[in-house]
Amino acid sequence: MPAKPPAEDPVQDAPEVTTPPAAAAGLPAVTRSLRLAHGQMGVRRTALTLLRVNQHGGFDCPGCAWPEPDRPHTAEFCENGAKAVAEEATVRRVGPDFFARHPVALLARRSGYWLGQQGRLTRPMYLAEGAEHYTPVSWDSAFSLIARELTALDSPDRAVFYTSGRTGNEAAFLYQLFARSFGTNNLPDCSNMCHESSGSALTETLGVGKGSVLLKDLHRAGLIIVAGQNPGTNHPRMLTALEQAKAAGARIITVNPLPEAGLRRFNNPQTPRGLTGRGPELTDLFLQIRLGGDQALFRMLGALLLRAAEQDGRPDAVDHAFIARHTHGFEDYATAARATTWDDTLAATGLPREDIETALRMVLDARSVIVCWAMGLTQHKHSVPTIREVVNFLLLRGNVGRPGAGVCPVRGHSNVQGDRTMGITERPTAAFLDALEKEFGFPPPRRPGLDTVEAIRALRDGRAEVFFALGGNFVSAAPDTSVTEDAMRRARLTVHVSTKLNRSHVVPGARALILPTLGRTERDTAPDGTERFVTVEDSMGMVHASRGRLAPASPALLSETEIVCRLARRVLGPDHPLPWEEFARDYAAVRDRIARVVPGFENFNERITRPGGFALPHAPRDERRFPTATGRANFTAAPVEHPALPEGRLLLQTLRSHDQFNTTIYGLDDHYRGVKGGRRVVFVHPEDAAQLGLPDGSYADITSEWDDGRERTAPGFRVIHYPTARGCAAAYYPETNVLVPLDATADISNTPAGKSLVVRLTPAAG
Ligand SMILES: Nc1nc2c(c(=O)[nH]1)N[C@H]1C(S)=C(S)[C@@H](COP(=O)(O)OP(=O)(O)OC[C@H]3O[C@@H](n4cnc5c(=O)[nH]c(N)nc54)[C@H](O)[C@@H]3O)O[C@H]1N2
Ligand SMILES: Nc1nc2c(c(=O)[nH]1)N[C@H]1C(S)=C(S)[C@@H](COP(=O)(O)OP(=O)(O)OC[C@H]3O[C@@H](n4cnc5c(=O)[nH]c(N)nc54)[C@H](O)[C@@H]3O)O[C@H]1N2
Ligand code: SF4
Ligand SMILES: [Mo]
Repeated sequence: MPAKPPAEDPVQDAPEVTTPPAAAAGLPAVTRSLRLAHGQMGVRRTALTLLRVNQHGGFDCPGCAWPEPDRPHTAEFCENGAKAVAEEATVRRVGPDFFARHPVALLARRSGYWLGQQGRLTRPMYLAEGAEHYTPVSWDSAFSLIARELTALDSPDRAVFYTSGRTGNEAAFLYQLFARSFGTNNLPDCSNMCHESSGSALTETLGVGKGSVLLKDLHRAGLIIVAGQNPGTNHPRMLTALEQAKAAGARIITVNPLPEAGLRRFNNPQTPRGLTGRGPELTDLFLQIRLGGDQALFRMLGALLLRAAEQDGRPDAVDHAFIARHTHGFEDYATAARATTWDDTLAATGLPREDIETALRMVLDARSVIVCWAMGLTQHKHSVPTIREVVNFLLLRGNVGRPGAGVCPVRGHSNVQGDRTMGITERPTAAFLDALEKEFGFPPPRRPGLDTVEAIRALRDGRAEVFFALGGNFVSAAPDTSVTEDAMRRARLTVHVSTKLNRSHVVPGARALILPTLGRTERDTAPDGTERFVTVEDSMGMVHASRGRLAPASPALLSETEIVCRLARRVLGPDHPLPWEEFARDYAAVRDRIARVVPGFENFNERITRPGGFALPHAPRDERRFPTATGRANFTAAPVEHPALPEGRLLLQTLRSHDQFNTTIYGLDDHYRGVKGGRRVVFVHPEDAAQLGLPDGSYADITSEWDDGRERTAPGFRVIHYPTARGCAAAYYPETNVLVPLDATADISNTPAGKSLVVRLTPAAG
């Protein structure tokens, strides 16, 4: 039944539990993704579209940021890539008639799932002050409306320009150029909620806030540690890389409170054996750590390496030559590490001592080590020191800047890394602003702007009045849902450049605009009829082109680049000296400017035509050069922290199911965890559940505890007895974002700490 969205919300969220499969991917995964795709697109469009994903000359998968191999396989996409494509290439439409039938107040009572399933937005829509319905508006009027509100502000800092990570490089570069020409650095983005902690920790310690490995390094690694990441769901093709690494002799340690399916066993759907047989065991050692225990684990591994070198006759356990030549701060770190005790480590990690000793032996046996991580490391109060501790651990054995070794933060959105490279950040470096000033001849603002959490506070307190979003679903993705929604409703104007309907559209400011845009899969045609492409950067710093092939969802759509340029012209006025019309027409002209402003993009237009694109330079990876404050790789010696767990409480992490991409819900199943037909579930260890009097299948309300005197409760979650680490629970985001206090953020990075919330579970009426 293609093309028809569900008529009503599912009568109720009624999760059922089945036995999770022993292995990830394989034939069932392919069948599931094709079924979903057929439902959204029909059979012919599905086949045409999916064959173009991640191929040279095709479009970049709009899913995650995992890199593609040099020679793509003909089916170089995963189940979740197929879902992301189907979600965008759907033939369902949300046009003016839809908005005429549905008052905003009614849409605000629908689930995010239902809203997303309605289809693609087709026309610019305007919600006037006091109006009950969005009504169609011309592009010209839309830009005039925005310009009127923006130019009426007392200060450009009263506007906020948010970005989500799907925006291509060209649009992102122009968007920050526009915001800074307008006069503000208020450029928060989804990174603030995502890998900001990685960026903060890596910039300080290694001098570059990005990963230091390429795909070929994974294939060469002696040991790969995957900590705080669920690749089977969130970066499925990473399992292929891990499988290849294993075949080449690597060993794998998984660090996670949950036994995640893809890591235990993986059937590669691209090989005939993978379609039918049992895949190899990927994980050699599973460290079932307590939430927030990773800093303590990596500190202990460091301490044990020092002990091995200093007392156990293993001088090679530590690479003293590398340390002397390339690092700073070793003595302070070593002093702190030598003071580490087993009691503290075992309490923080919940791990058996033998497991940590086994891990140490694997580290000592490995010629090179890579540590991969994602949100399990970045979304805690002490995330920045945790990631610095990963760096300490790697530096000890010189595991940075040589083949098969390094840091591998695995990024989320397909171009989130590129958006940052293009200058989307509230804290640009002086060097970036200088380059901008030199190229464009205007003085960009030097005051730091607002990040995501600060932007919510500013909207809440009336210090920001216009909210503009280039993609994303801010109110659902951000913490403290009710606080964030109230803050958004206080804005004079909210504007969303979007492909699909989402919750942020129905929690409007006094006035609101929805500006529909082209997605990755769609043809982007210039006024002279030539087809244009955009560029993106993956998680490993590879830049390549992405060309949409499908007919646009509606003839009224503009590309993100055109939207930004037309907005800039209208706001900045006819006399503004930048050639916005040329930029809107000719993306190559934008790339020429990028080439002159952003290091590593020299000859951009020429190099982007190479199949597979090109790698951006990375000083630590390429030359063992560390552009930090000290000019060396920095050891750090922060005190070890871990979240306290009061009696009778649990630590809750908010995470993704297999059937969602962030706030976009594809369906109500979480296949690898054995959940079907519902999302309001909470995973609890059977013994913890028994102590709390919560039988499997009973219902509980979840209340988070935070010392601001405010009670935050998410009611009615089905309790699932599940083999998570003791004291730790898990439930899906965004349903649980109501529980994350706005002020509960990571030190330094200010990322919402949604992976270790202190909660109490109380039985609810089923
Ligand atoms: N299909 C799909 N793909 C996606 C996304 C999606 O929603 N759906 N989202 C994209 C985005 S934007 C991102 S950022 C990435 C997110 O990718 P992930 O980080 O894999 O996403 P989460 O679901 O948040 O999973 C966090 C993982 O870390 C573990 N974990 C939680 N806390 C801790 C801890 O304290 N220590 C350790 N060692 N482990 C911990 C959890 O058990 C879980 O396995 O995925 C990207 N890809
Ligand atoms: N509690 C909790 N909260 C979290 C997280 C968590 O783990 N726990 N994870 C955080 C993380 S890692 C992230 S990255 C954020 C995600 O935050 P966001 O990036 O803001 O959210 P998304 O759900 O990815 O945005 C989806 C919307 O983007 C729009 N869209 C899709 N494709 C395009 C496109 O090509 N162009 C444009 N203009 N719009 C498009 C669609 O309208 C869709 O509804 O959430 C964060 N929030
Ligand atoms: S691993 Fe990520 S980028 Fe690759 S096909 Fe899957 S969702 Fe797309
Ligand atoms: Mo993310």
